[in-house]
Amino acid sequence: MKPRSLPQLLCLFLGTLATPLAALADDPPHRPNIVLIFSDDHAWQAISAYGDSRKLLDTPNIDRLAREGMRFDRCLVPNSICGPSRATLLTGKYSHANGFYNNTNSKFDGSQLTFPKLLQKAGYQTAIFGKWHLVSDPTGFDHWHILPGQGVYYNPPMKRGGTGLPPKGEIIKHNGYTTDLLTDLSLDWLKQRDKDKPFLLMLHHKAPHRDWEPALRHLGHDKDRQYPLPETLFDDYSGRGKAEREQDMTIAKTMNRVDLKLTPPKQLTEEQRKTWDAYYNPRNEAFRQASLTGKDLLRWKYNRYLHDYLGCIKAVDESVGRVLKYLDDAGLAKDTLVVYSSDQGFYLGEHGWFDKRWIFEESLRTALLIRWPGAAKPGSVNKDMVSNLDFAETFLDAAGQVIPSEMQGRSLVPLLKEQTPADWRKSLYYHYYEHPGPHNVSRHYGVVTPRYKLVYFYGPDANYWELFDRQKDPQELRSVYGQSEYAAVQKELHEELSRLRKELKVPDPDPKQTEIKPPKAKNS
Ligand SMILES: [Ca+2]
Repeated sequence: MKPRSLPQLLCLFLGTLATPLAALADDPPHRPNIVLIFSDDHAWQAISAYGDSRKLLDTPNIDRLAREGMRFDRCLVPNSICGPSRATLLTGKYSHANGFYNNTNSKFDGSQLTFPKLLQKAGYQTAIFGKWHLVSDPTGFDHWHILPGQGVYYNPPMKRGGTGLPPKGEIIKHNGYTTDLLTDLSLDWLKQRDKDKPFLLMLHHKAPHRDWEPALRHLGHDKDRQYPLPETLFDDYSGRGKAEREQDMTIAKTMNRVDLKLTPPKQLTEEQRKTWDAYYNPRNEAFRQASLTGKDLLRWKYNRYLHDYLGCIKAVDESVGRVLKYLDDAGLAKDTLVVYSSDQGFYLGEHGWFDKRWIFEESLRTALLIRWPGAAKPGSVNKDMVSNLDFAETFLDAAGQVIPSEMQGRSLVPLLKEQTPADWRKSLYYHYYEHPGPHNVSRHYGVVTPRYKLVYFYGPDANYWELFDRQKDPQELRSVYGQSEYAAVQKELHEELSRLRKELKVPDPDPKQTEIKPPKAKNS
């Protein structure tokens, strides 16, 4: 080879250097689109990808996210109730840090930092459709179209706002089934978006929240199935304390006539009502004739509850299918991070309950499925303790944005790549505040580790500790607090709880703004 002069070598070197730099400069930073499909009260037991032994329902479209992405088996919420969970989702913070403690008297301070605001600032188009439940109007969205309060299942009035709309929004009346309408609105927005910019779409279903009213096409979906009973349906709460015994959330006693469809919903049109009655009336008549009592009556209520609850989920699953199909058809699937989750877990008869609120497993844990081609391996499973505290940080990280230090969770992006950091959390702080309140669940806080839970119930009516060993007692039926063989574990957990409360700056006592007058609302 002919020897080269120094200037020639220099040119060659600069040339090789220039090529990748130029390529980098020409490529826009990779910013995936983000779709969050977030349902309300969707128990992980009712997602077939999670493999509940009762095999309650097939959810092929939600399962597709598990098949093509990552399933998280231990996603925990720090306050298991609708509004607070949504405030945590937006802010990446605990209730005491974002100021939204409960559904009864909290109002979200929309001036605080949220991930949609940061993504909007970074050039994302942002929109939210469906359940909001934070009292103040949404901020950080180019377009929002929300259900007021809890919203209704049929023919819902909604409120929309954002760019080009009145500053305080406007009320729009819709005809149809809410889950379908929210999907239509979301897809319409996607079709009309600016295709040169990345987008954040938050599709927040009302379903399957109480009163569990399915789409008319799904009435009878289970062909009058008698569902397998959870082992703890007839729980007598022995082995636990006053809060567990005195709650008001049992299928046996708390469910009312509207819940059980012995009284039809008010919002149906005459035509819709005919279809509704054709399904429920003969079954309700047979129920009246049977004059059931005791365990037979409870079993009837349990089956009716599951027919309705799971019927609602069928429409949610179809919604997920429609969104995924749109992403496929529009060629967007490869560049879009899709998340399915719910604001908390839910009881489907375990401990005789419906509803949520407790630090116990069914309500503490929520579904989390993430598909992000190129990052998460198809069919992968993660068992680390993650939380909806981490969602805001994850979205910002995925979009290449700086995560504000005030956020209290951590990005899940390394976990998606199966590279869990060595210092990933080994414990999680939990705190529920809504008492006095619907369902009479005492205030409590505690620490959760992969094996144990230490919890303190407090307030005017409760003042006691419990300790659960999930390895020996997976259904959390027997507190071992104070037992000598757990003395060392108990001491460690107390120390960890104190450390977390200090690190997270949890106010003690609870701030004045958490004070609640006895509730008027029936459902929350
Ligand atoms: Ca909820």
